[in-house]
Amino acid sequence: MNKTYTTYKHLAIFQGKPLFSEKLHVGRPNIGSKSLLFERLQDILERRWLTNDGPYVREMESEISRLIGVKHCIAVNNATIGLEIAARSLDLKGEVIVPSFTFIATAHALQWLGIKPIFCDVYPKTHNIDPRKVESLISEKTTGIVGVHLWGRPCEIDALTEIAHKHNLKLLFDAAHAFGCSFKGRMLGNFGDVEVYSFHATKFLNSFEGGAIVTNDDRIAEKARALINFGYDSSDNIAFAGTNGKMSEISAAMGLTGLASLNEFISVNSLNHQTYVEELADVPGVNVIRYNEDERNNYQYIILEIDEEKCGLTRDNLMRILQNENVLARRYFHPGCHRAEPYASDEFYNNLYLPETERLSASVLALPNGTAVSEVEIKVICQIIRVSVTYAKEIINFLS
Ligand code: T4K
Repeated sequence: MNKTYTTYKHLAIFQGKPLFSEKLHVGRPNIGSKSLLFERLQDILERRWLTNDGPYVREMESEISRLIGVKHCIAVNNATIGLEIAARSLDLKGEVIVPSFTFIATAHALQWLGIKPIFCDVYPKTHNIDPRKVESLISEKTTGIVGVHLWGRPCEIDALTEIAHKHNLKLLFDAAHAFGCSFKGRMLGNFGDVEVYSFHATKFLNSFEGGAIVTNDDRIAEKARALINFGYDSSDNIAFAGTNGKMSEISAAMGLTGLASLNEFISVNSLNHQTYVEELADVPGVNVIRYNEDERNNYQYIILEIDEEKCGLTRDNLMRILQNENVLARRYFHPGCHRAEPYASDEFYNNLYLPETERLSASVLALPNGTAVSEVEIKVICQIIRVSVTYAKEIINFLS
């Protein structure tokens, strides 16, 4: 890739030839030191201890507890299972209030347990569950609230905590995006009754697949630890019906390798974010979401909000233009959960209209970030966006 665009006629939607010869993905994993990883893999094989509370899993759990300042960390094989186990540890049932603007796993984890997700709208500024709307959704069947720290930006934790206390509800945070982020100087992972991280390949910290349940509550931790291991308690008795949520040693080896490079990941992500913000600053209708610089952030998500009226292009048009250039921008998260199955055809949700969720799920676009994308590539991506917006009319004429 050694050229850039100055006019719309150069765009691949006109020319057919993408500017980038290799695909640029959203969610390209951060790897860290390959040699450290290979050493650990060697250890695992020599030790012949592959899973079930192995030494690397324990090391990863204690390293995370230390970094986050949280009492208990229970590594799991993915965050969806983590959410299910967290919900079981809290004895959630009946109805649980959850934002609709999130990855579908947040809702499905509840649904899978026979709990009815009650979809709440989000606050336009933060994209997170709107506490002002939560209270009106509480019924006799409500047992809990799930907040999602979307893009790693904290929910309105104080307001949600107050509502949960007032109505005697459990508070669970889906912190899938929020490893390494803080709220009022304290690391996310310490709030509500329990929080759940994701360490999926696409996340800031990855363990191939994986996640962690974190809590400062001894009882919840004890229950969660038994639940990930078929229900076996610490005295080797089968206390209740559990599942298999255990993280394997190979995943922990990857997680520990990433943990050793966290500062590098943060500084790369932060510089990338800054480049996007600067390069797109004067492009009308294209707004890069910001992070609160008084807090710790992982800057993992580059999220654009596209204002069609100002930029002349819909989010989907812009995505199509970028994808033609091999920039695989993603519609995170489209549609809102309440518009996805099984909820969309469940008559319980028939009349549900969540204006902010509808707006955001039609206007938000995620762009590549992380250690796999270079500053030059980011500048070119921004140039493609700039040219597309400048020549929006010509492009729309061509597309229609
Ligand atoms: N809560 C929230 C708020 C979440 O966002 C998620 C997951 C969860 C809960 C559940 O966490 P886990 O159970 O997964 O631990 C991906 C991920 O699979 C999912 O973990 C993530 N959120 C979600 C936002 O994104 P897809 O359907 O977008 O995945 P896919 O395969 O299309 O990959 C996404 C992009 O990443 C592509 O551009 C390709 C790239 N990629 C992906 C993988 C797996 C790579 O470059 N390398 C890879 O190894 O769901």
